[in-house]
Parts: sequence; structure tokens; C-alpha cells
Amino acid sequence: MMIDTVMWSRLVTGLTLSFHVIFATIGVAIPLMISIAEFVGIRKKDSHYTLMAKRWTRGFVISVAVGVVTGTAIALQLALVWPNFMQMAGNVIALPLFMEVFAFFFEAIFLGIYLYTWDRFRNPYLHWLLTVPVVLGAAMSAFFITSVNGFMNQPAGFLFEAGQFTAVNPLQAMFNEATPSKVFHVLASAYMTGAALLAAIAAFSILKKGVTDYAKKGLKLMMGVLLLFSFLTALAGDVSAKFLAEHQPEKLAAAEWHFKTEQGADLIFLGWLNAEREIMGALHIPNALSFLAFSDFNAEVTGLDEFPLDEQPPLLVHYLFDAMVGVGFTLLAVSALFFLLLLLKKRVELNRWMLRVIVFGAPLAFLGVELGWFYAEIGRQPWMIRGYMRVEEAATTSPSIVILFFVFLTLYILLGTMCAVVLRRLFRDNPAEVELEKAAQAQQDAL
Ligand code: HEB
Ligand code: HEB
Repeated sequence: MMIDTVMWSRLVTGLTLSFHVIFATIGVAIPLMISIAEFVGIRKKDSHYTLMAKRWTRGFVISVAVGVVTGTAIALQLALVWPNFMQMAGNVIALPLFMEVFAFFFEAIFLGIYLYTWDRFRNPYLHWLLTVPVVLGAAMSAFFITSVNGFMNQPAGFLFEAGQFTAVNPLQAMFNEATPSKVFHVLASAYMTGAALLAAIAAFSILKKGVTDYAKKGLKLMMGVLLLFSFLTALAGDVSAKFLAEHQPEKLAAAEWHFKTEQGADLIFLGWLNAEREIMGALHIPNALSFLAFSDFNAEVTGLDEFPLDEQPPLLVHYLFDAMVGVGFTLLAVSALFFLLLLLKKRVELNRWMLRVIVFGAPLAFLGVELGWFYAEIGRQPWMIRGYMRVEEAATTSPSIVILFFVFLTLYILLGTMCAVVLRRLFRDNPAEVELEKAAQAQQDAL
């Protein structure tokens, strides 16, 4: 198959976003985990939690740096790769794009103060208070940028005259109807992924070096956060699906292979399509789609047959959707099982199978985030701005886009490797036990 410039443009953007979203997710989630750990440390007067906050902050700073580079690459690319999109929608989405940079500075300033004021306050809660603007700044980044994506899916805040957006109202564009459900789902899934990452690191260290108090406390704390946010992610996913059923029925129908509008629609899980577009080998859950979409087992769910063929999203999104949901329920089950075992007074931290599953949970959660974005973005096809601009109208026609793809690919490979090397150095050469001993020593010396 020949890849045309439109396809290359999509590949460049997809590559950049898939890479950025890894660091963006870390950037959004880890501040909350730092804040929780420091708070628990002060409450319990337990220096293990304080050390967690310190160590996580160091790792966080490095991933923020990569997030800024890839984020800037995106901003550049929007202008380079999608010139017609920026020309048409630039004045509508300029506000949130600008605000994201503002949110970033807000976050960076307080992060800087936070980093250099450990042990400087007589009241430790004052230092902890500095985490609040960092957490909020990171969440605001996610809010603003997700609202841009919301706008592309559910355009609002303008009049459409002679192929142009006029009478633009940026606030209305930002608070389009898709924004609330999307922001809820993006934030919940980011926090869930951050908790899965830190729990996995603790579990990994126990598997390799045996149980330490430090790792055990980190594991329990993060499994608790994981349980909470995998539940909230599922809840938000449900809200998102209900939103789609009402406002973008073709996206939900494509995910569910729901071809005909009908009442009491079944939920289709996995399976495949034969040459006649008939569903084979799938799990049918009777009336469940109607219930999920409208909280009513007999509600009517709009099918793909209401949309012309060239406005239907690719049917492949079915697998992306099912896999994302699969990830969600797996992690929810793992974290619930963890606490069930704890309640039964089992020493979970000694259960090597449980620990292995938790380690595996981190890549799984990141996969969930990628799958979610791929579903949201491929499910919007053929539209760049749903109902107003198609992807092929928005793309550049310059053939040098191919070169751009490989330039950015190289950049990300370099960045990814550098980040991994630096993080390894930072933590391997400075294990938590050693740091705890040093801290204890310093305290003794001070007496
Ligand atoms: Fe982002 C960063 C853009 C998506 C989150 N970002 C960034 C930057 C930029 C961007 C430009 C940098 C800033 C400065 O430098 O100041 N993004 C962007 C775009 C997009 C995005 C254009 C698409 C459209 N993001 C995103 C998402 C998220 C985010 C989706 C979430 C979820 N970011 C973020 C963060 C940050 C960024 C958080 C910061 C850094 C860190 O890491 O922290
Ligand atoms: Fe998700 C997306 C649902 C899980 C991540 N999600 C999405 C959508 C839906 C859903 C409907 C679309 C939206 C729009 O487009 O607007 N989910 C869901 C459900 C579930 C889920 C139902 C189950 C529980 N997710 C999940 C997980 C994760 C996720 C687990 C991770 C980890 N998602 C996601 C993302 C996205 C999505 C990131 C993109 C963004 C938005 O929101 O859109």
C-alpha cells in the first residue's frame, strides 16, 4: 500500500502524541502521589513516606523535562502538519492552547520552590501546601488540552459562515459538551496509571531485594490509590459512553459493532467480522448496550446504518475499545484482590504471584491510556473537526512530511533512551535503604 501525505501526517502526529502522552500522564499523576505520600508522612510522623515523596519528585522532574520537549514538538507540528486546521480553528482553540503553557509555568514555579524548601519550614504542612498548586497546575494542563480535543469531537462556540468559523466564543468552545466527561476520564485514568506505576516499582523492588518496610508501605499506599482511581476511571468511562450514545452515536456504534438502530441492543465483546460484515465468535451480552448507553435495558441505540458509509469510523476501533475496557477491569480486579487478601490477614507482600501481576500492571495501565486515545482519535475519523472539516482537508500537502516523520522518530528514541538512562542512574546508584540510613545518621549527628 502506498502511504500518502495525509497518512504520513497522521502517523507523525500519532507518533508524537503516543510518546507525549506517556510523559504527560506521568506529569499529571505523580504530583498527586507525591502530595499524598508527604501528607501521610507528616500525619504518621513516618520518614519512610517523606522519603517516598522526595524520591518520586526527583524522578518526576526528569519526566517533566521530556514532557516539555515532546509537548513543544506537538505545538510545532500542529502548525506544520495541519496548517488548514490551525487556520480554521486556530482562533477558536488559541485560548486553551495558550492556557496550557500558562498552567505549565504555574506548575513549574511551585515545583521549583517545593524542590528547594525541604526542611525549611518549621511547620511541615507549609511545605506540603506547595504540592497543591503543583497538583492543580498539572491537572489544569490536562484540562485545557483535553478541552481542545473535546472541541474537535464536539465543536461549539462559533457561527459557521461560508466555510469559516465566525463570531467565535473561546469560552464556549473550551467548555464544549464533550469537555466534562473527557476531562473526568483523562484525569481518573492518569491517576490510576501513576498509582499503577509506583505500585509496580515497589513490587519490583520486593521481588528483587526482598521485603523492606519502605517498599511495603509504598506498595500498600499506591495499591489503595490504584483501587480508588480504577473505580473512578470505570465510572468516568461509563459517563463517556453515555455521552457518546447521545452526542456522537457513530463513535459508540463503531466501538460496539452496532450496525442497526434497535431497542434492547446487545453488548458485543471481541469476535471478528466475516466478508458480509456479520459478527462471528463474539460474546453477546443481551440488552447490555442499551443499559450502558441509557441506563434502560430497552432503550433505542442508534446504529451505524444511520450514517453514510464515508462518515463511519473504522470498525477496527472495536478492538481498541474492548482492550481498553479489559485493562480497566483487570486493574480494578487486581487492586480489589490485593485488599481482599489483606483483609483475610494474608501477607500479600510475600505473594510472589501477586507481586508479578502488580509489576505487569504498570505497562498495562499505560497501554490502557494509549488505547483510549487511539479509540478517541480513530473513532473520530473521517473528521478532524466533527461535522466541519475532514482530515484530508486539514493536512499539509508537502511531501517532506516523510522526512519529518523520521526526524521525530529519531528524536523520541534518543529522548526515551536518555530518560531511561538518567532515571536508572538516579535510583540504582542511590537505593532507598542507603538514603534512609544516611538520614538517620544525619539526625544522630545533629543531636
Ligand atoms: Fe501537553 C506539556 C502541547 C496533549 C499534559 N504540552 C506540553 C507543552 C506543550 C504541550 C506545548 C509544553 C509546555 C511548555 O513548554 O510550556 N499537549 C500539547 C498539545 C497536545 C497535548 C498540542 C495535543 C493536542 N498534554 C496533552 C495531553 C495531556 C497533556 C493529552 C494530558 C493528559 N502537556 C501535559 C503536561 C505537560 C505538557 C502535564 C507539562 C509537562 C509535564 O510533563 O508536566
Ligand atoms: Fe476509556 C476514551 C470508556 C477504561 C483511558 N474511554 C474513552 C471513551 C470512552 C471510554 C467511551 C471515548 C470518549 C470520547 O471519545 O469522548 N474507558 C471507557 C470504559 C472503560 C474505560 C467504559 C472501562 C472501565 N479508559 C479506560 C482505562 C484507561 C482509559 C482503564 C486507562 C488506563 N479512555 C482512556 C483515554 C481516553 C479514553 C486516555 C481518551 C480521552 C477521552 O476521554 O476521550
